[in-house]
Amino acid sequence: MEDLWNIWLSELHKKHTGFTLKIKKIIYSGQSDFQQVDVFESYEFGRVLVLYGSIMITEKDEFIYHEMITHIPLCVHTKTKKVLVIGGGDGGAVREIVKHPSIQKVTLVEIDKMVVDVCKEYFPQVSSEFDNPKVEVLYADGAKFVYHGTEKYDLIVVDASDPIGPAEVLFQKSFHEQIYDRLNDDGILVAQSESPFYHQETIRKMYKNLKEIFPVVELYLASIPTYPSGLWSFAFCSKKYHPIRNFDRQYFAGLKLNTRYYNEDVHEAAFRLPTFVRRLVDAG
Ligand code: SPD
Repeated sequence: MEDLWNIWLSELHKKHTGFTLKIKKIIYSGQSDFQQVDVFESYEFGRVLVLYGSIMITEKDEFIYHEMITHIPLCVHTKTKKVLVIGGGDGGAVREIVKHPSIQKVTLVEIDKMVVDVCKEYFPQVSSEFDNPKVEVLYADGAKFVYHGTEKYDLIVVDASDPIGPAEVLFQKSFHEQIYDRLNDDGILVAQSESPFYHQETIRKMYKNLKEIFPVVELYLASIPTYPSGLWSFAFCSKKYHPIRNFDRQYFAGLKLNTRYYNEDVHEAAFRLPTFVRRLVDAG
């Protein structure tokens, strides 16, 4: 049967290169007000969420991205109480954040309700904490929410899709300036910042802007098989804390979390950069 059903999902990363997955079944296909939303069952990576033709999560490797975008800042600012997540409608970041005992409230602002609904239905292990009483889900434009609000946060996580379409604004300097104003004096911003291999112009520009806003700006890396090039970057931006000097190893050990990618050594190693990546950050 596998050989007769010969459907492949191919995501182009550049004009002449990409990533391809053999598909077992098409589970869901819909068009929201913002984008095409698809869910596939793949042979190798389990269920796959695809937005506008781009892979967002797979069951097999989503843990890497979600552990790294959350535990890195939370093991530095270990007294974090209030968190804002922009995007992240699959729920993976929220699932990791609520594992930290100091957390009192997580507000998730997702522009596309269809993403949340589809993930609740088809990715129950990822969206598992949406009903947690500490979690509030709002359907709104994240940039407008940050611009119009007044509440301050200890941590803001920008769990965006790629800088095209509705998420483009989440990579702009004016948005990061607003984020700065919405953080407490010891607050941290962590944002996904694309692939250092394929999206070099995005990274150069983004880090140049971030360094003009935040006193501490560091790029860190994770290896994510289903994302373009497999090498992914995150921006750690902070008003006070340094990601290595203020990293609390004992705090993480005491949590006894069952993480599969993140650990004390990975925390420190993630900030040690290959030369071509270091040059992208230093360029600005
Ligand atoms: N090209 C893939 C970029 C995906 C970044 N966001 C993923 C969202 C997972 N919560």
